[in-house]
Amino acid sequence: MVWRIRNNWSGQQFPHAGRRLPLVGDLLTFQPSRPIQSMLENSVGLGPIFELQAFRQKIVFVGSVELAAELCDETRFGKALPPAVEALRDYAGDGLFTAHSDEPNWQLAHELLMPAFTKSAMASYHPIMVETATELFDYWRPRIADGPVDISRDMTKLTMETLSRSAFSHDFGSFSTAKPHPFVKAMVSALENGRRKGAFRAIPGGEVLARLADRRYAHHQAYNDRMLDELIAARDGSTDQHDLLGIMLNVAHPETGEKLSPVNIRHQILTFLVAGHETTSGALSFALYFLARNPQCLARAQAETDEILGDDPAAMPSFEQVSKFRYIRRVLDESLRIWPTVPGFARSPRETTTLADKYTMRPQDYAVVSLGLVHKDPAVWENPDEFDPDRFLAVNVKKRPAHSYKPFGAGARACIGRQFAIHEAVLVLASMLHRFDLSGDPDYQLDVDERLTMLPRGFELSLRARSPQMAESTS
Ligand code: MNH
Repeated sequence: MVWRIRNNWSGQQFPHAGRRLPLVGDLLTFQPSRPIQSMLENSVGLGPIFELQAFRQKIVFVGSVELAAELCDETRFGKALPPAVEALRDYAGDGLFTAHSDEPNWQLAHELLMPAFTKSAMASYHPIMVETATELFDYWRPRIADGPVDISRDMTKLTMETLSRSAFSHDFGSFSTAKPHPFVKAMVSALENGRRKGAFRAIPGGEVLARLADRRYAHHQAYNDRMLDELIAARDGSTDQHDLLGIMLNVAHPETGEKLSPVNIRHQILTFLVAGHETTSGALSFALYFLARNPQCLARAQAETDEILGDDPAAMPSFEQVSKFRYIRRVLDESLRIWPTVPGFARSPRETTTLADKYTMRPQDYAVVSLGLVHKDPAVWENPDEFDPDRFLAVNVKKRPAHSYKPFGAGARACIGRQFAIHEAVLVLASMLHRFDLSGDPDYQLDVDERLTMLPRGFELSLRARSPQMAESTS
């Protein structure tokens, strides 16, 4: 058998952690259940660029702001699809996240969908977000006296509901039924399969295992596909554009008149559900974790909600009010700095180039911008482990070099759902902090679960309803 390392950077070597073994490479230096966190831990002292090799895969990571800025230069580099993302194509096809930049459907979908994701477009999702958050609070109300609530679990229900209602007006009943909806279960299983396949394909002969795994999981994918195809077909002929599905079915390209095909629309819906729900729920959960840990920050955030929302603890923000929560927004930004829920993104050069004045990088090579490292680069971030939302005051942001902070990726392929995520997260944090006082278990040790994204595991908060008088006394 020919032993060839993929993505081998023309044989160039980079620093790596620990002792490297034949065949398995650096596999033993990291824990399979928490690969990203072990990579971060093992990277200490390796410098701004290093590699991790396992079986036939070699992954080069970049951890400094300086090199991240180089890779974010759109004139020289663009998005790459590393094997883990490539494996998702079986599920989400040429949807926006998994499409190659030169696939015609990427450009078309990007142009057709950008208007649906602008800041002003959030006005149409705002009522859905308010309604879903209110359902969560109503779901909590009779339960909070019985004990703490599992934050990551409930935030994931919330973001899933918000997205499915905004994308295709579907209610999964997350707050009215005990069991997760079969669609959600099927989606989670199919994604789990994608991750497994990505790993199998790194092993020689692993393609066979990947195909076997596909056969075992095919029914999950088939279930998701069928349900969405039926939904899409049922809207045939409707001109209603109140949700993303309606927009995708009806909007044609202003110049070419082209529309998205039904199969591509299915890929986009799956993409929004996958890309949008855990990422946002993780961001919300980490923000709540940091607030519970930092009572002064929590007090400032609640003072802000009292100032903007007034005495009624049940008040929900209007669309215009959401952008007024400047402190809560900084809390969110700072949480995504310390725990970026999408831990990195991959970049390749458009033409053969030199990276860091030193390494030849060809279009078939890719490097991963590790946000967990870039967001803590001591050359840019003082006391990087300390939670301090005021780092995101405009005067402080201006002092930092460009590309110091990239939780939503870079360039043309950056997150299309950024405004959606920020609007939802600020709205939910503000209304929740206004309505409840919260406290965490002081003995809880942050445990981060690595799924498709990063999420606190087993993180619970005790909630108590705030009274109108409390709102008055703090304002
Ligand atoms: Mn989102 C791309 C992070 C919320 C839909 N998203 C990306 C990328 C990052 C990212 C990083 C770029 C990945 C890459 O370069 O390979 N996204 C986030 C984070 C949150 C988030 C941290 C929440 C917090 N994303 C959302 C939401 C949606 C969404 C909400 C949908 C409603 N994201 C996408 C899509 C892409 C993307 C679609 C791909 C865009 C493209 O390539 O055209």
